[in-house]
Amino acid sequence: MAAEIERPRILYGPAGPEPPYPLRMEGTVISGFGRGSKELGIPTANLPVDEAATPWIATAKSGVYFGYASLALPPSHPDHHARHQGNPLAPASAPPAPLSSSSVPPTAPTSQWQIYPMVMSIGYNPFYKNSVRSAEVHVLHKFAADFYDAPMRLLILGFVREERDYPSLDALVVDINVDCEVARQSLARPAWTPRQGVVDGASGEFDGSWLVREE
Ligand code: ADP
Ligand code: RBF
Ligand code: MG
Repeated sequence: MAAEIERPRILYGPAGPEPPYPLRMEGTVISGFGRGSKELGIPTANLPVDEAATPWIATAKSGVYFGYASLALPPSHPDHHARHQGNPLAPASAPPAPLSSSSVPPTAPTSQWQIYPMVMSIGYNPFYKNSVRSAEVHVLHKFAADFYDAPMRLLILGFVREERDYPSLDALVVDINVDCEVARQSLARPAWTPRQGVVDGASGEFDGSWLVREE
């Protein structure tokens, strides 16, 4: 397994996502296989694999991908608009609020949608030998509560690796934690960071407006 842990932490060049990325996907968070991913520290928000809504998925290579997820959490969720309510985890040097919330009357709605970095798996989970293809997203954020039934959008920006079988659950978890690190580091570059809407206040040059648009 050591060789796997030594794979590169930064994928693709600094200029930003390359065709065919970004790939879009959206859906409502559903229950997954209930295998206790949460207990392993890697909860995954499962989305329906709907080839009518997401035509590219039929021919997409199975494997691990990285990019951004956006969520429209209900007002009752503890992480709802955490940034606007003074999230204690937000850096003190967070950039000023976008124009839309500073130059218009205070009653104007800010986007319902918040953006988070993510890493995901599309495929059959060879370790579990699933017979149906699943899409599951591990959001790189610590949430105070679950968000089943929430609408989620994805912009997938790159491919990390093929899915593998593992000699043990531990080995699978170690590899997924490397995937998380690869996603974090690859997305931290300016051309890979959305201009606005990222939950921790990060701001870059990437056009992530599809993730936060109002319907
Ligand atoms: P399931 O088998 O139902 O998918 P999981 O153990 O994979 O169960 O947990 C997934 C659920 O955990 C998600 O649907 C979501 O509501 C919640 N959750 C909490 N934190 C996260 C996170 N960081 N990433 C993904 N899902 C999370
Ligand atoms: N399952 C596999 O069988 N093989 C894999 O290579 C694999 N890679 C994954 C990578 C990521 C980033 C994520 C979020 C999941 C992956 N899975 C993989 C799915 C995993 O088996 C599933 O989330 C389980 O529920 C974890 O217990
Ligand atoms: Mg899951």
